[in-house]
Amino acid sequence: MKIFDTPILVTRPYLPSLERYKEGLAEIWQNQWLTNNGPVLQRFQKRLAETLGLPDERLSLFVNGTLALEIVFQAFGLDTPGAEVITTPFTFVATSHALRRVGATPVFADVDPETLCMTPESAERLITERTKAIVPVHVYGHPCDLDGFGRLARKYDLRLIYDAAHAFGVTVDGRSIAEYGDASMFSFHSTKLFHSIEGGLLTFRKPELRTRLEQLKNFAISSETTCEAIGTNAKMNELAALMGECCLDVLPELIAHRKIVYEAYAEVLEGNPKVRLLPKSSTMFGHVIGHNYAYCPVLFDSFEVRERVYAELKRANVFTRRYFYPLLSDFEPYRNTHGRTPPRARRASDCVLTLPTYHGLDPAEARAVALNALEILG
Ligand code: T4K
Repeated sequence: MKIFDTPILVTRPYLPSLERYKEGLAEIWQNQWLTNNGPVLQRFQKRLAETLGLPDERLSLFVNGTLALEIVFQAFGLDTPGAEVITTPFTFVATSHALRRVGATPVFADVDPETLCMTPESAERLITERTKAIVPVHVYGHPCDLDGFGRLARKYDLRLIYDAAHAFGVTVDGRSIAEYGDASMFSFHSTKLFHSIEGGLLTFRKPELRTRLEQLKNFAISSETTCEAIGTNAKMNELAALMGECCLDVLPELIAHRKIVYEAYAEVLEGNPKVRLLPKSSTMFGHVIGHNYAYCPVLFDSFEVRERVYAELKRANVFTRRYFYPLLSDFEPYRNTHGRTPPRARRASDCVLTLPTYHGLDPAEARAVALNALEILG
């Protein structure tokens, strides 16, 4: 087994050249404007709109993805007492935490064994008169069944809000995945393919929503003398927006490198019956998908095997992650809040491992990590 001299982490943030960032800092110093809808943020937002092919009025930037979720849930009235929201337990805790923090009750549906995303069929079985919204997650950037969820939301007149934290840069039939649902949240955390140190982006179908979102993230103050609701402080600052701009300069390169790493893993792992690298199919649910290769998840046959590979790779100085284990519904705040644990989500959580992938990762290192995994499997 290859023991790496320096730790191979599951991810590392992309860092632009210091010169590029310093140029931007000089502009910020000149502006003497650090936060509260500053000029760098406004330019970043315009560039994002162009990248996504959306009008400016359908975008809003936030300090992080979690607060972006909380605010869009509030804006859509999910803070109404008794509101239930159907979502997946196979996700990062932030998805459900944001629901609970606005007072909604998450109800956990099951996932598709191929994409590990929640399915519309499983969600439909849980709809009651208390259901107000559906919150599917594009897990690892794999698109959910977008048409299926669209039909479900229309049939029951529910809000459809995608947690697209992992899906920045994903396209569907050549257009951004942001086009789907009532709203989508993209996380710009440093561990993401694309980042602004910390950050979050909401995209939404109706431009009218923008004013409300902008107010809610600024204490719900609408003028010097008016405050109409209970808002919070969730504004992105200028230094974060600058990092976002620097990353946007190289978005195609970031995706291209992740694809090379994914292909290096595929080269070694594909065809081995003991491990399954989740495929990046070019067509999903009848749509042509442009993947962002944000994560490299693999599935093993059992919990025991996954745990062994995870522990032994650590001994080789390779720090994979069990995204997402434990299953969210097993965490203390969510225990006993719903009935049966969705079995396919349970299996995914028990058997999954996300392999290292980031901009500086040499594909030869990825191949060596994969060969180590095969050696552990025996
Ligand atoms: N919805 C979903 C589906 C999400 O996955 C997330 C976030 C959200 C919502 C919420 O979005 P945000 O509010 O975060 O914008 C990380 C991230 O903190 C979190 O953003 C992300 N999902 C989640 C999947 O992963 P941890 O606890 O695993 O991060 P940590 O600190 O262990 O770092 C991971 C690896 O990256 C480590 O090996 C260290 C390395 N690292 C990390 C940072 C921050 C670096 O090398 N440099 C760094 O600066 O949660």
